[in-house]
Amino acid sequence: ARAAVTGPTAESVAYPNIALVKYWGKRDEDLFLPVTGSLSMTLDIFPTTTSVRVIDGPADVVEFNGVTASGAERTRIETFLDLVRAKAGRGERAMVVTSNAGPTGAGLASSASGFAALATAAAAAYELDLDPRALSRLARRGSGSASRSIFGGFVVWHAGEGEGEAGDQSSFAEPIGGDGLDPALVVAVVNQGTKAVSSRVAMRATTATSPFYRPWAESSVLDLAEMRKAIAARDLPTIGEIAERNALGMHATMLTARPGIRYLSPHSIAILDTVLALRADGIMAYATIDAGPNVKVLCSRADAPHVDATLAGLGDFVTTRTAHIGPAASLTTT
Ligand code: 2P0
Repeated sequence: ARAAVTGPTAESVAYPNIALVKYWGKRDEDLFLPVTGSLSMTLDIFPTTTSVRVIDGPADVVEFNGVTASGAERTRIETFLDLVRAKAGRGERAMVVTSNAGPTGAGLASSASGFAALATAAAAAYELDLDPRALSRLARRGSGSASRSIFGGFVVWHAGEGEGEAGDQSSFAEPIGGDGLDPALVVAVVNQGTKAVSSRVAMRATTATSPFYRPWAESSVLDLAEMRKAIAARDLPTIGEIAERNALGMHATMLTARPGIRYLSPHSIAILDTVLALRADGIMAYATIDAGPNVKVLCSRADAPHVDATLAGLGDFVTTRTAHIGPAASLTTT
C-alpha cells in the first residue's frame, strides 16, 4: 500500500564533480571532515534527479534508479534524512525517488551528484531554509565530495579548522574564479560496474596504513594553493599538470596501503599511455582518476573532439563522453 502524501514534492537536479586536487581521507568520519582541502570542476553530464516528499507512512520509501532500495543503499539515505529531520525538528518519513543518468558507484562521482541532489530536495521538502554554504555543509554529511556539487564551475572545499562544531561550521565548499576558463573533460569509461571497495573503506584503510599517506596529504595542501593560482591565471597546462600529479599521488597512497588497494586496471594504464602520446604530439591533455578504473582527461575545448576520438579509437573496451563545465545544484519544482 502506498503511503498517503502529506507534503508537496521537492525535486532537484545536481551534477557530478571531478576533483583536480583530490579529497582522500577524513579526520572525522561522523562529521565528514576531510584531512585536506580539495578542488573540483562540476560537469554538465551524468546528473542525478531526486524528488523528496514528506509522507504520513511508518517508514521512508526509497526508489533508486526505478527499483525500491534496500540494504546499505537505503540505510545511507535514511541516515541522511534523519539528519535533515533533526535539523528541521520534524519526525515524518519521506518518499525519495532518485535516478542517476550515469553509472552508479563506478568512480564517476555518483555519490557527489546524489547527495547534492538529496540535500537540496530534502532541505526543501522539510522546509529548512538553508543558504548555499549551509546546503554544502549538509551535503558533506552524505558524501564528502557532494559538498562541492552544490556549486557549478570550479569549486574549492575547505578542510575547515578545528574539530567538532568548529570543524563542521568551517568545512564547506564555495565557487572560485575561473571565469574565462572553459576546458573539456573527456570521460573514458572502461568499466561501468560498481567498485569492489567503496571510497569510504579505501580512504580509511589508506589513512590508517599507508606510509605514503602523510607525504601525499602534505603535498596536496601545496597542490591546492598552486591550483588556485593556476586557475586564477587561466593556465590550463599548469592546471593539468597539478591535477595529474595529485591524482597519481593519491593512487600511490592506495597502492601502498597494507594490503594495497588498486582501482587502476590495464585499460586505465592504456589510457594513461595514450595521454602521454597525445602530449608528445603537442596536445595539452592531462589525466585524472578517482576511486575506479575510469580515466578523465582534461584538455581545451578545441582539442576535445580529437582527444575524445583518439581515446574512443583505442578499442571496444572504452566508451567516451566529453563533458564541460556544469551548473550548480538546483531545485526544479516545489
Ligand atoms: C574526490 N573521491 O575528491 C575523491 C577522489 C574519490 C577519489 O570524493 O566517504 O564518495 O562519502 O565522503 O565523497 C569519493 O569519495 O566519499 C571522492 P565519502 P566520497 O572526488
